[in-house]
Amino acid sequence: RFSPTPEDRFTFGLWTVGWQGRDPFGEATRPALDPVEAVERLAALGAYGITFHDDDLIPFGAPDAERDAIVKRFRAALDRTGLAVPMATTNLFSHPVFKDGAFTANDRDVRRFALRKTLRNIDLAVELGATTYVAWGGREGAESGAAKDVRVALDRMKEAFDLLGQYVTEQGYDLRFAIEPKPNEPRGDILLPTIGHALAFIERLERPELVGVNPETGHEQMAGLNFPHGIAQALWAGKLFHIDLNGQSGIKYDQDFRFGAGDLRQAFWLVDLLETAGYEGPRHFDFKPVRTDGFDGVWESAKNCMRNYLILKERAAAFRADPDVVAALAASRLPELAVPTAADGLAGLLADPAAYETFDPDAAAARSMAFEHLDQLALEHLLGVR
Ligand code: 3MF
Ligand code: MG
Ligand code: MG
Ligand code: MG
Repeated sequence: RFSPTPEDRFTFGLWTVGWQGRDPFGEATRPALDPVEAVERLAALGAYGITFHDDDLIPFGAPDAERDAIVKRFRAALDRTGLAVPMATTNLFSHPVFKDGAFTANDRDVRRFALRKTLRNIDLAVELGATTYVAWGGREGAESGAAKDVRVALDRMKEAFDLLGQYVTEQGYDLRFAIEPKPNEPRGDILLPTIGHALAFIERLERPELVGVNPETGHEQMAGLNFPHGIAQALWAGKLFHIDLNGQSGIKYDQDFRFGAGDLRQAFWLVDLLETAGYEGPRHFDFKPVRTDGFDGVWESAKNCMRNYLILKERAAAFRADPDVVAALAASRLPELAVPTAADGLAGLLADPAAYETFDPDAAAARSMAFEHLDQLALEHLLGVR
């Protein structure tokens, strides 16, 4: 029970289980993890796939011969275990060259290098079977006002995504992009800070159909936002191309706890949403195994990300199937929200005295929405007491 299989579509970033525990105040607490061991262990735990930044797999600046050898060995491990690579991404934040950003660095040479670095890894991503390419612009931002002209930087950001879209179109690649919003960290303020900013940006691109979002639980919650609400809007826009699942306790630094830690109620509603809204993409974990633990904690937390998702999936399904919940939803008028407000059209609305002339606002105001009972039912399902 609660043991994952590849059909559950759980995936992990190589940088997650491979995180050595380096933070702004301390050195690594764990040795480096061989990517091949990551593949083998994740496959043994029942994961579906693994994802990577170019530099997670191939050290920055490695000569071509070394790159080829690394890729060959990695691919052999994938073939051996059956683990997929549904997504890949570019590291445009670690090397000091990206200190002022990549696609929006003030320095044009850096912007051109960032694009070439990305295009090179897109080729590898497609070779390994990826259909999603994530773009997290961690260094695209500023700490001070005059240092970045945000409107001009957005022109450069658009230029970058237009060029990337042109490239995959010309190559005939089956690859879509997913922008990952984050409000801050490592920059004081990052461009495209939330799901909403990213969705609005995408509509200004030359090929908006090629670009969606990769929202991360903690990133929205760092801004105090409701993650399931953001995901619902991304789904509504047809833009949830990928997702980064993890845990976060409120408005703090990016904690990257395992999925299920942090805001458990939002995690419950998130799983309920993903499982009922027809999201078919990978359930991708972007978390950091706590630096207090050794590799025992790394594999324990990877296992538990998947386990917690499956537990919440069972709890959410039980909530939806409970006849008391169905009745409570009706009492709270949820079925009525699905009824169009004016199927009779504007003329019908204007001609309907019940909509205004004879409408009794005080009587309507007096109708209880009965949300407290509904929410308690959800909580009791989440707590496993129903
Ligand atoms: C940082 C992140 C990133 C992105 C990654 C994927 C290092 O807060 O979440 O992880 O998820 O770059 O593109
Ligand atoms: Mg993150
Ligand atoms: Mg995070
Ligand atoms: Mg992420």
